[in-house]
Formats: sequence, C-alpha cells, structure tokens
Amino acid sequence: MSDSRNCARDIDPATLQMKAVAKARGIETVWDRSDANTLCKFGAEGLCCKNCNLGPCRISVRAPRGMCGADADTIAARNLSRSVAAGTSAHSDHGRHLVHTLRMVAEGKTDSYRITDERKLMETARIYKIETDGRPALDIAQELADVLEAEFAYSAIPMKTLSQAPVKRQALWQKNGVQPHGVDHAVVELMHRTHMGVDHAFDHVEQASITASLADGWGGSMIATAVSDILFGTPRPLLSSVNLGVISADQVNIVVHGHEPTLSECVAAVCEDPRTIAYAKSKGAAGIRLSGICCTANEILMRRGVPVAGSFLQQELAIMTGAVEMMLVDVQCVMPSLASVAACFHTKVVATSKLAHTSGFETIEFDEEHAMEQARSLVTSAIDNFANRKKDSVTIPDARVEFVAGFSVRAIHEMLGGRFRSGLRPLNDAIIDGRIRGIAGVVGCNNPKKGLDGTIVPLVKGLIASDVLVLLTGCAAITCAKAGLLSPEAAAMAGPGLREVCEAVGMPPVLHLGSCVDNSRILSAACDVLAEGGLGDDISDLPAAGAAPEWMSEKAVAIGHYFVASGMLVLLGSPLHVTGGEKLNTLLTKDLETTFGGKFAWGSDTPTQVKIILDHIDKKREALGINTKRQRQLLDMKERRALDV
Ligand code: MSK
Repeated sequence: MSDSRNCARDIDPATLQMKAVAKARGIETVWDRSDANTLCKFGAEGLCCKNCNLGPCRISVRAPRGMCGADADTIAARNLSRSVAAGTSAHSDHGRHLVHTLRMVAEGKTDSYRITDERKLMETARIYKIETDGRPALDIAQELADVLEAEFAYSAIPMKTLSQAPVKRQALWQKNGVQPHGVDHAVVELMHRTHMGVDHAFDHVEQASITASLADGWGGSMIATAVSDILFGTPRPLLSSVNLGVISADQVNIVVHGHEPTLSECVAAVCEDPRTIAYAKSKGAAGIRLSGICCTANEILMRRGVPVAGSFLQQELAIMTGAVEMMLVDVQCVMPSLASVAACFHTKVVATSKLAHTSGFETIEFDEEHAMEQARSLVTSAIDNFANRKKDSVTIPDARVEFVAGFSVRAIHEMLGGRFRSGLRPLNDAIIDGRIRGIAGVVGCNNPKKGLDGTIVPLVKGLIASDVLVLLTGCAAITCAKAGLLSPEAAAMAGPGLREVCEAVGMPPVLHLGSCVDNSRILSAACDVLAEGGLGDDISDLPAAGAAPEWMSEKAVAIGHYFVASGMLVLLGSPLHVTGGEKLNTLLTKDLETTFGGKFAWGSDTPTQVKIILDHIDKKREALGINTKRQRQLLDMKERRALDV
C-alpha cells in the first residue's frame, strides 16, 4: 500500500505506527483509498447535478447551464441544501431515538434505563412550560416525551425548542422567515424544494437550508443532549485516557463506535459487573477493557470516563491492533471497510442499529426493552472470542494520554463559580477585562485530506496562545486530548491572561463538551454567557467564533449553518462545495453576515485560520467597547455594584 500524500501532516505517533503495520501487512486503509481516489473537481465546487435524468449535468465554461437551464448557483445551492437535510436528519433521528427511550422509561416498558438526572428533567420540562410542582418524575417524563415528539412533526407554530435562543435572535429568525415548524417538516420541505423544477433561486434555497439547520441545532441536537443527560446523567469533570494505547494486551477488548449512547451505556454497565469480569477471567483474560471510537466514545466518556481508543480516522487502526475481540457499531461515521480489516483478525464487528446494516458485519437489532439482555449477550460473545486472539498478530502502540473531560454547561458554571454560587460571572469578567480575549468552538471530524490531527492541533494551540478559551466537541476533542491539550497543565501553553484564569480555577484552557450532537451545549453556553451580562444581547455580539478545520460529514454542513444562523463566524478548513457558484459563495462568506450576524470563512493553513478567528473576535470586542487590555483592579463591593454589567 502506498504512503498517503498527506502523511507529513499526520502528527499522531500511534497512527503513524499503525499505518506502518497496515503497509507491512498489505491491509488497505482510508489513507490508501484517499491516495487512490481522484478528487472530483465538479463535486468539490458543487457543479455536478444528478437530481434528474436529463443529465447528470456538469457545469463548465462550455456548458454554463444544466439541461433544464439551472445555473451554477442553483445547482450548488441545491446540492448544499441536500447535505444540510442529511446532516439535520442524522442528528435529529438520534434525538428522536432518545425521546423514544424516555417514553419507554416513563411508561415502565423497559427496566434497562431510568431517570438518572431528575434536576435536568425538571429544567427541561420548564423550558417547555410543563407543570412540575408536586408531580412524579415519570409523569413529567411522559409529558416531556409527548412534547418533544411533537417537535418533529409539523406544527402551525414554530418549534418550541427555539425559545432557548436569545429573544433578539428569535425575533431575527421570525423576521427572516427561517423559524422551523418541525424537524421532519423542515427536511421534507428542503428535499421538495430541491427536486427538479421547484426552487431555483439560490438564496431562497439557502434560506430553507438555514431553516432546516435551526431545526437541527436548536431542535434535534438540543433534544438529544437534554434527553441523554436526563437518562444517563449530566456530565461532570472526570479523568480518562485516550489513544490506541488504551487497548489492553491482556484483557478482553470491546470497542464501541458510532453516535448513539443507548446500547453503549448498557454495555458499559455490564462490563463493570463483577460477574462479567469473573467470566472474562475464567477465559484467561485479566479483565475487560471497554473503549470507544468517535462520538459513541464521547458519550460514555463524558458520563463514565470510559477511555477513548481514537477518533474517526483511527477506527480501522483499532482493529489492526489485533487485540479487539468485538467492535460494536451503531450509526454515523462507521466505515464499511471495517469488514475487510476485521477479516484479517479475529475481531467481530457487530452492527446494532436497525437503520444500519453493512455487508460483512454481524447484525443484531437493538431494542430498548431488552437492552440490558442484549448487552450481556454481546459482552459474553466478546469474552468467548478472546480465545481466538492470535498473540503474534497483536501490535498495540505505546500511546495513551490522560485528560479531563465532562464539561457540560452545568459543570462549567460550577467550575467557575463553585457548587453553591455557580455561574459564569468570572468568565464574563475575564472576557471583559481582556484576560480572556474570546471563545472559540472547535468541532468536527478528521479528514485524510488534511492529515490526521495536523490541522486541528496547531489551530487550537494558536488560539489558546492568543488567550482564546477553546470549547471542543466530537473528534476535534479526541484529537486535542491526544495532543495533551485537555489537561490543566496545558495552561502552560496558553497566553498569560487565559493561563491566569485556568490556573486560578484549575481548568484546562481547552474544554471537552461532548459528542457532535452536543454542539448544542456550545449554543447553550453562548446563551448563558449573554444572560450573565456585559457582553451584548445576542450571540452575534459575543467575541466568539466556531471552526471545523478537518470537517468531513454532512452533519458538519448542518452544524456550520446553524452556528452561522445563530450569529457566529464559522471557519472551515476547506470550503463547502459551493465555490463554483460565485453568487452563492458570496452569500455564504459575506452577505449572510448582514442578515444573521454570522457567516462562513474558508482557510486552510493555520496562520490564516488563527488570524481569521482573532480578527473576528477583536472586531466583536471593539463593538462591545472592551478591546483594550485593562489592568486587573481590585474592587470593593460598592464599586462592583456600580459596574454596569
Ligand atoms: S464522530 S461526524 S467524524 S466529529 Fe461525531 Fe467524529 Fe465528525 Fe463523525
């Protein structure tokens, strides 16, 4: 197998070691396929249309219109919107599955789950104006499940979840006609508009993309996060470890991969059961090591501290260690190539979602009613497979980094203000007085086009060195954890102001907020910062930006859209597939800012990325009148009260 053309940018030693193993054994990986595939220029620019059978058409200088007469902007906008629809569907279906589980708990139809965080249940119920006083938790949970299910269908009024946004932002969405009236409705309407011969105005199509994306960010994703916290607990800071070295040489290894936490929560519980551990020992193993890949990993990491084996690009490499007895995959970001990699080893790859089958994977259909039984049976099967491990096929990189995760918004409040006076005042004060210059959400995937970790890590280092507090989700969080950025000691890499704040509180300069669905936590954090006062009254006022330097999935396209529509700058390491539509490209990177206060920016190298984000943050600081670094000043109580913040 050939070397990847981007290997110079792969900075993770464990990955480099395993790529060498793959090469030596002739096992094909994503990097080989990345080398072998010719990137399609028409696709990259959004200029290929296959929405009907007049074509497929490709727009070029010689043929500036498709057979039906659609121009480059129309075609690129339609293609983009179909990605937004897919991304919105992925997050939101995940949310819907969790609401279904909540309903089963409320109706007593499963004993595999329970309400773990009653406080979160009450907080969420109040958002939807559900009466909580004197009512049993399960009653409230049932009504909440009804209300949340209704958020998916069409309603004459806009989705209720939008009420969590700042009032000014809600008014802006209403004025611009982008309030979704239901997740499913927004996606269906978007797909209808992009059918051949319907909506041809690129800006009108983009408006519908924004509507669908808001149904994702403030709807499906927000619901997924809230219900996960209710069922499995709201994360609190905890210690864990990351990288392929978490795979154990002498224990039974089970790796969970995908996005949904329902089955993996049960698997984690079963793996901790002394009877299961005793069974593993009876088969000659020292115990059981559960770890994860991608965002199923992030889910059980955030609540249980389960170690993370790797990010998206490391899924094949985890199997290639030769020490994985079973990989359980649910939905999203699962490579079908796992089947051929696993065929070289003893690893069983089991698909657990009724939505997602793959040739070469074993299949079970997860069902919430029997979740614990299913988890027990899977773990037993993994333990039984330990005997088939071939010791001479085992290569586990000596790479394992400790880090802190578990920063829900509640945890950030408690960390900054203490348990009894929790709040964001210290954060707002630090931003106002310039010790913290701003906040950046760095999210999203890995992409072999960018080299593993070689884009995310330098960007995050550049930001914290410039006193920007970084919030992470998804594979970007796993990447930064591997690079040692998620430990309090990483404060040494931060600029003097951010370092001072981190050292005072004992927090890392880079906070892990969860899986990619938990980008909703970044929206919630932004709302809470605004509510704390002194930094404007809309998200677009905040000295804050988002970035997805190695984005790859359609979910990232939807996420980018809802952040922009919420008022943020979103920097992508490579452009959305729109650059062939000049007017659409200008709309996304310039004109949207006039309407929504947020826009996209493209930037592929680290200095450009850091500069784009810092310039934006400084522009917002300027507008707030806080763009001068003030000396720290001790205030007495009278002076504090006089502060207009
Ligand atoms: S798993 S969507 S590669 S972040 Fe959420 Fe990672 Fe991106 Fe999948």
